[in-house]
Amino acid sequence: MTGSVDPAPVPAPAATHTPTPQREFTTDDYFQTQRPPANLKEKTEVMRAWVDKWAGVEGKNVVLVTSGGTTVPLEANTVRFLDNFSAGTRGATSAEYFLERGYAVLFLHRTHSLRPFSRHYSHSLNPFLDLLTITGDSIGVADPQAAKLLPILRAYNKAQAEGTILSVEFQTINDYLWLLRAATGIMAPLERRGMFYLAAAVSDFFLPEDRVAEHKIQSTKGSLSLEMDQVPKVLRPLVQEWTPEGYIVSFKLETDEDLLVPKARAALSRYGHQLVIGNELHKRKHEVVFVERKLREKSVGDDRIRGAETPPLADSDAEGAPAFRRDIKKKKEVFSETWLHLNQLAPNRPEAEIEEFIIDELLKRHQEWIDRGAK
Ligand code: 9Z3
Repeated sequence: MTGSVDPAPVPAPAATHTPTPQREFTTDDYFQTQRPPANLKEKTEVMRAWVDKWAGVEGKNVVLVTSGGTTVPLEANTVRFLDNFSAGTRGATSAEYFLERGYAVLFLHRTHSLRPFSRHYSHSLNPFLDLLTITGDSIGVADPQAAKLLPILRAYNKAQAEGTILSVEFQTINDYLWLLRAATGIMAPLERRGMFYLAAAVSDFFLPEDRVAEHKIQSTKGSLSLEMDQVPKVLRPLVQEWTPEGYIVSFKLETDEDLLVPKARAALSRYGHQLVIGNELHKRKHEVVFVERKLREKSVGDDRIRGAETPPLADSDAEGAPAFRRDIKKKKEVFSETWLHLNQLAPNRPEAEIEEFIIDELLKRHQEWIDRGAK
């Protein structure tokens, strides 16, 4: 998490890191002590109705895409908050490709972060008003902009007309965690048709509500020190309890490239999900690595790998995914890495986006996951 606190009038807090958090929150502790956002019930009902609709359509796959950064408010009447860099490009772009390939998309995104389709006309990069021309009393879009806009508008109108995308907003890390838990539980009945694409930049630290100042912190009181607690690792219950059959893809962001693969592997070992996509901050638009796990039977004593090449899970699901996941500890882990380099995948297409290739790779793996479940 990159912290950016409004620098004036409060002096910037020293970037100290307290190795032992005051209190360690398990996921259960977290949800028992931190209040849900005010509109959680309404949002849950809207999500449930939408997911139920698509669950009833045979063969329709549904993906939960999380997108954008999460804030940590310093005051209950929030003037300042910690934030991170994420604009929501990965999530918004990926959502478009999922829709194009026939998925229904539950788009859980940070308020004001980029949205599918409208992202092409962000106010800073490509202001919409600059595209418009006036002829008499009519407004138009001239070429070459019109030619670019047409397929985007068509795809947008199609998704709107068919209801294949539902957008739900969060702002704080607390909103995000509550919504993620609700959305995951709602999607669980989809079993293997549900995919989870967790691209939101999740804050690692938060301020429990009993330590959040009620009113604006006053600079007259001197320097500001913050002691934050670790956000509970919700990926564990998400994988093991909330949606044991879902196809789960998490993202690992690092600024030290050497940490990417080891941290991605550690996450797979710890949580037992299917795939971690690693990305380095500055190269994230051109280069990602898919890290997956294969399992070898320790007792077999040969090199036979149990399970398909990708995704690296059981060849037989007689024991079921949750049991399989619980079984991981008994087996020796072997990992595979697949790098995607945009310049190699689309050498002659300067406007190509890496998400197109990420989604194509994912769709193959998700289909294999579904097929193995049906055996
Ligand atoms: C990512 O790594 C996303 O790809 C980015 C996308 C945030 C880099 P942008 O929105 O950036 O396109 O500007 N997300 C990180 C997800 C995350 O926070 N993962 C946690 C971690 O790395 C745990 S699941 O520890």
